[in-house]
Amino acid sequence: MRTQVAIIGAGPAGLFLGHLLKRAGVDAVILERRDRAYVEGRVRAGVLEQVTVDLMERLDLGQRMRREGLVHGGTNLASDGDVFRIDMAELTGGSTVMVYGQQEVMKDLFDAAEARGVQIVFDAEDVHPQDIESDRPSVTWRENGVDKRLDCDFIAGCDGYHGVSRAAIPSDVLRTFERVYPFGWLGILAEVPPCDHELIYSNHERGFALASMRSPTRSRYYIQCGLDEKIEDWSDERFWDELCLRLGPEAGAKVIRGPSFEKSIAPLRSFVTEPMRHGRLFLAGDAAHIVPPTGAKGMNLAVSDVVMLSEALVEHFQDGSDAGVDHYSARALARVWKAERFSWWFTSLTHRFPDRDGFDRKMQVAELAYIKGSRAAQITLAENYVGLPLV
Ligand code: RFL
Ligand code: PHB
Repeated sequence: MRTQVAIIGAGPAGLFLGHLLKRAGVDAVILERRDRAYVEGRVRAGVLEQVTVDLMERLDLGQRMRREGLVHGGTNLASDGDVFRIDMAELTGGSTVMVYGQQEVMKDLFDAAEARGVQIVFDAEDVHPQDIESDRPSVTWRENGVDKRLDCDFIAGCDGYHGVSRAAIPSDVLRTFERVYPFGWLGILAEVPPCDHELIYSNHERGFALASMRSPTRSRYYIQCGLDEKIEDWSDERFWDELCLRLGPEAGAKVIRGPSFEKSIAPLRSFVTEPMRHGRLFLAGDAAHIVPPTGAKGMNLAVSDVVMLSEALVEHFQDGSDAGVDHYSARALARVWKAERFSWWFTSLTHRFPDRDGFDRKMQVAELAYIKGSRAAQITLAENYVGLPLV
């Protein structure tokens, strides 16, 4: 088999890239280790930046999002139960975010991939990028026990944090930067109306809590938890009690309880790999970088990476110019690092750090009070939260 671009991974990065290339007339094949139900079933991101909303529209995938997604012009912070609103739309000259789950985005992308002939190979085992330093790279894998090989011009490693692409780059070329946080997020989904029409990010002495949603009838809630905690120890009742305490009396009183139908713990980390290209292999999305979810940036960064990568690849195939290909890593990393900074800062502001003392906690409370009273501070938060422009 031969194609122009072999894409490893059918998460948001790989699927958006597949659609972008298809639309531009560049040949691509996506190789995915799991099946569609698995990839679509993962409960993950909930907030889309304008960059992502724009891309959905540009790809004619925006119909259901426009109907079912929730446009949020504001978000809320809470400091020990005192909730205040950040009017993002007013502060940024009209920017908003869209609450529309990653699962819905994936469904729209998969449905359209079938309809438009975006090629995806599911259940591809033992996928490996080969000869990435040559001008004739390929990807090998096993399918139903049969060895397969795809020759290509370029490989896009969109296979997430645990994928094989990053590992194919020689270790003396790669530099990694990492911060592992001493806590995780315990998240639940429940078929109950949200406690507020917007999100609430709460800093509480007992730890961070986040009130989010998927729809007017479906809530997504998170609380900070220890890394050694077990899901089995968190009955729904215990979760709701702790959530209400951390959101404070006002917001907590509006929480409607119900049985959870999903409950999971995710660790928090900041991680960046440089460069995002080696030879004929490009990295995009979580394969190259991870942010803690506090800033709601992970999927949006995957999207901005592949917008840039598709531009570079189209320029190569259509104009015969490698300027974009050569600039991809630096261009993508410039945006990545700004999102890393914001996600790290917002995490540091809102979480309880077990190894820190009373002084640090006072600094958090003072900073939240400063943000509450300062338009300048609110603009800084708002322009980062809605997403910095793609340059
Ligand atoms: P993904 O989604 O991990 O997809 C990678 C795909 O590659 C496949 N794969 C392989 N395929 C072939 N061969 C191999 N060897 C392979 N190894 C892996 C995998 O099966 C998978 O299908 O990476 P991608 O595409 O870069 O997308 C990244 C996003 O999924 C991620 O950043 C977000 O979910 C992060 N995130 C959030 N992002 C936001 O923008 N807004 C949010 O509100 C938000 N909230 C979150 C989040 C992530 C969370 N968790 C659980 C990590 C909330 C949480 C709790
Ligand atoms: C979510 O709804 O899953 C969500 C929302 C905002 C975040 C992270 C996750 O910052």
